[in-house]
Amino acid sequence: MTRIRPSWALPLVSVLIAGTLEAQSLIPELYPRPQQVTESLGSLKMTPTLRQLRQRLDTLTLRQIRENKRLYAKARLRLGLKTDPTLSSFRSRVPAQQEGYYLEVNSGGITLVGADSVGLYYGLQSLRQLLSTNRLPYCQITDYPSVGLRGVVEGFYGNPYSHSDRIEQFKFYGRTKLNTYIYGPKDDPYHRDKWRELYPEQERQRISELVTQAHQRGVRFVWAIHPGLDIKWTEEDREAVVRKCEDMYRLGVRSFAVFFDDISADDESAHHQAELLNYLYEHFERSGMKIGSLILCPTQYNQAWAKGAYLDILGTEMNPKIEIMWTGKTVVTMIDRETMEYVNARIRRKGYVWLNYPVTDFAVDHLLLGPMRGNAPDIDQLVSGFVSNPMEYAEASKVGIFSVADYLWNMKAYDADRAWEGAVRELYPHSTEAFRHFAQDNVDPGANGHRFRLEGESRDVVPVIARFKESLLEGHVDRIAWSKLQDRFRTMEEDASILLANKTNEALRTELRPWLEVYRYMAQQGELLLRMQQMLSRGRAEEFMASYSELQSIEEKQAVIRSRDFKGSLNAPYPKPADQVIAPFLAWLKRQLYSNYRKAYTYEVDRLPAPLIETGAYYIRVQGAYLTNTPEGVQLVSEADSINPQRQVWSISLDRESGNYTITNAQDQQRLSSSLQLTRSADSLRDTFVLHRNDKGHFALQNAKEALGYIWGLKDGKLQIIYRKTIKPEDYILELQPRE
Ligand code: LOG
Repeated sequence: MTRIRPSWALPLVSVLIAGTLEAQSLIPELYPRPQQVTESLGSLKMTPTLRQLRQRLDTLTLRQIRENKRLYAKARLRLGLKTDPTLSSFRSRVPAQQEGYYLEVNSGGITLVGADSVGLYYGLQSLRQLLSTNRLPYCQITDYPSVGLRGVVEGFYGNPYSHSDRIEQFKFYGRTKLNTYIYGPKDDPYHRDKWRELYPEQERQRISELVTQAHQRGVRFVWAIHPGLDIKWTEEDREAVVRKCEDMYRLGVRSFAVFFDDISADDESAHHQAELLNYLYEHFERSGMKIGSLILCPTQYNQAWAKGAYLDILGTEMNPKIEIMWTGKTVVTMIDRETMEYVNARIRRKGYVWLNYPVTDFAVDHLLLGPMRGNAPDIDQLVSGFVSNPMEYAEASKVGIFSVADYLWNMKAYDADRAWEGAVRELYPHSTEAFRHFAQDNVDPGANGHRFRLEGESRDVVPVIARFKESLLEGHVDRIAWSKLQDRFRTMEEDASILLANKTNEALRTELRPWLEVYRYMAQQGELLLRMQQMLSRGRAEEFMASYSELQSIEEKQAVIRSRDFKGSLNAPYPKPADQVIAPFLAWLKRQLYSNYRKAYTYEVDRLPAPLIETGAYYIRVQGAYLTNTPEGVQLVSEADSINPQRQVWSISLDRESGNYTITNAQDQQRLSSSLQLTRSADSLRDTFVLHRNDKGHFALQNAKEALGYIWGLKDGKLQIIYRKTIKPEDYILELQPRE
């Protein structure tokens, strides 16, 4: 936003630094950030009428704009479209861009002129925010979006949004100036599995209501079909797609998408997909149907998966009016300029971005509530549209969506922290502080198959933890760090209670409840562990063990909490809030305390969890064979090696810092890597392992960094790294035999 001051005000402010100049402004932060704001000296006082106007604007639909004439007159608000003859003197100030508007406040009152009706609606959204303080500052706002099509694709696996979730979403899109909603939940059977069947009557009614609700907020409702699982390239199936779209058209849908993601496809399929989309386009035209957009989500929808001529075939054969979606360099990533240039050249049109953020269907035990960073600030001219795929939690996803809206409206001026602050306030006008803390502790999706990580979670506490750890390892605890941590955990506990009690948004409270409950138990654990540390340093073994019992009961209560149930393509997870910094710290502190206790005391020591195995030399055996360092690499050998026995001896050691194990061969001291090779340059994080033991004493070994991802498995009698979402009973294939 540029703030231009009237020239006579300049001598006053020119000596002040920019920050002070901002602070002097009477204009509140506006979301999304307008393209140009000029503030002049002076303001209108808030009156009951203006307050009434503000309330009216809070819930306004497009249709209702015309219904408030008396209120507008009383509030001295003149408004209309730029084609309106009575506003002709303003015409030159209204931006030419669609959905733009010009807003002016001066001593004469408020004037708002829209480039079109949505522009007018958006101008009112800005006015709503200007009216949030005690004075309405004199100003001129010239505003329009950086990106034409902006919005959300409900395109994730898991619980589809409920009817009321969606209606609330549309209200929110209106407020944040998003104009597109693509309906494509993977777990709606009529979208994917049963794509040929028409929706039952009750569902049809709901969709029809959704379409009306969306259009009332300036939101295009795009309905997507996902026929790729079993479509045959026959006339019959083509007609099934047409029939389904026509039925949706009867319900008011005017924009369509066809998704071919997450199936397999080659160059041949590209011809078929292009043909189908072209056919649809022509069919709509021939039948006189008025279509807003037609969009394809291709099978090769990201750069890492692009191979052969697939994208070029779409580029040359598919009608250039049909949009093509793109998730960037990989499936889950922020969007850079390079990848847009790459895809645009191949598809011969501007790509339509499908941003896989803040979606969590690949990391269901995490919430993404942090600032959105990393999308390029200069791709507005390279995209035809841009939609965000959110979490299955509609309300909580608004944090991310709010940022996406701010970014897409005024890309160059996007500031992730500013947007995030706005989002936090929008969701929690009360309890803002508590939610800001909670959101700050839920930024990173954790280890996941896409290797998509986000930095900066719980940033405030990182140096405190570092100081605390250092001092504890040196045997004297830093008192300041100790109290800061104790305060941090108390605040966490209070925040959770505040948010659990906040009834402003029941839907949001229901979504967050399990996460907040776990968060609260974690805080209680933190407080208790710090006290246990004190007990230990004061030699109070009995108190320590009594507290340990208390800790266990917290752990038990925490361990059973699951997020909301869902029996579709995904299952309800055990929520893992604050998993980047705070959870690992709690785990670390436990390991330290238990190990220190064990060194000093015997009282009830057996109740404390011990490491699964002690550091030492082991044979690693699978079905009787020995893991061996052979000239051909690491292999299973059925015989004990009597010539070079050290080749079969492995030193397994526990890293107390991380709680993971490293494995080193006794013959040449090389470390075993996460890809089962011996190396001299092991990565301290990647090439470590998590051990699991079953009740028969067999072990499963999991790569630590992709903790949910890869484990050691047997395939055709060979040891391999295999992908596993969760560890299964048959994965316990290892015997660890201490070498005498
Ligand atoms: C799916 C999407 C899913 C997302 C994140 C696209 C185009 N398709 O890998 O439904 O929510 O990734 O897991 C996808 O992104 N496939």
